[in-house]
Amino acid sequence: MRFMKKGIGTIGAVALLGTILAACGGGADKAPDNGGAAGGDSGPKYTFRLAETHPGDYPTTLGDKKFAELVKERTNGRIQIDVFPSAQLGEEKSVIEQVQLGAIEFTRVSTGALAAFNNQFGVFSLPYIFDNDDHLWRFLDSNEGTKLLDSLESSRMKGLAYYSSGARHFYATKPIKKVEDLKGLKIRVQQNKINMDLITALGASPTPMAYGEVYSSLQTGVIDGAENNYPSYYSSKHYDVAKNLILDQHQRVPEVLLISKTVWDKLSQADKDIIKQAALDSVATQKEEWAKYEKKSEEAVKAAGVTITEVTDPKPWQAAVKPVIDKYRNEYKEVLESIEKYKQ
Ligand code: BDP
Repeated sequence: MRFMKKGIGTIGAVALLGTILAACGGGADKAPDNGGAAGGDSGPKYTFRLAETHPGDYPTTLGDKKFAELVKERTNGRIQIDVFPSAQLGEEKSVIEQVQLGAIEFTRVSTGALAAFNNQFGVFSLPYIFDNDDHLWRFLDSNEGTKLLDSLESSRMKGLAYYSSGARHFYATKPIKKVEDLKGLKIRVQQNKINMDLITALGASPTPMAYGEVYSSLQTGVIDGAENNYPSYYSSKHYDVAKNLILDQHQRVPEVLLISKTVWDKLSQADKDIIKQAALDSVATQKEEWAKYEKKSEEAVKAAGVTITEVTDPKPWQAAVKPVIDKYRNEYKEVLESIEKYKQ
């Protein structure tokens, strides 16, 4: 309070900033000697939390850990980011809400979950808009992909980098050999409105629910099926209870590593640069781990006796979900045109 009377000096202002950040869940326990402007090992000391839904050995978690390690290294331990895997800090929807408030500083989430908070991210839930992962990454790495990531600022978050998530496929407790077999099934979806329309277009009934509830819902018959990529199908053990997988590749829904905008705005420019660069530098590790884990999970579910149906002709699938594209074509006109441009 003594500072207040005299007016807040540099040290006072930074100490106050630290207190604000500490109230947001981060800790500032060392008064900086240069006003926090230089980054590196000089500036406020922080301990932040990063929420991750997947277990410790999952490729996104390994990406998060690489990110945290790079930030720590480049600030000589001044900024520490503790990764909390396995949804310890909550399911994605509630984590995003807390990140918006600044109560959790960082998270890695699916763009499928982000769509409910920022409409522009809904584009990734549109079916069959990318030919393959290379097409997706050409878009993500483009100016338009970066612009989309930056649009998160309007939703009180700051997107740092995209991570890989492959293609999503349907799986069920009942046999699915062709698109018609989905008719009448109750299918869990990531909580956004495009997914609801997608499942309805397939003649099935959509059940939005948190990822962590899917296993028991499959087991007890609350739902008949769900959809995800190989790594999630495997690591969540959904393959234990829903033993029919069809490789329809209906969506490619990338992941995002992000920071609360409330927290971001209080960091020095030098710290922002370190954090942003470390996020981008962690992408290579996440992609490498993704490729390994995707292979490993495919082999593991095969070995577990899952019935896997290949889709040799995607046309009947694309035709069935065309009403979804028709419904959203105008709303996503501009971004769909960019995506089209990166086809080859
Ligand atoms: C996985 C994503 C995870 C989502 C989950 C889901 O990595 O972030 O929570 O799908 O379906 O692929 O909700």
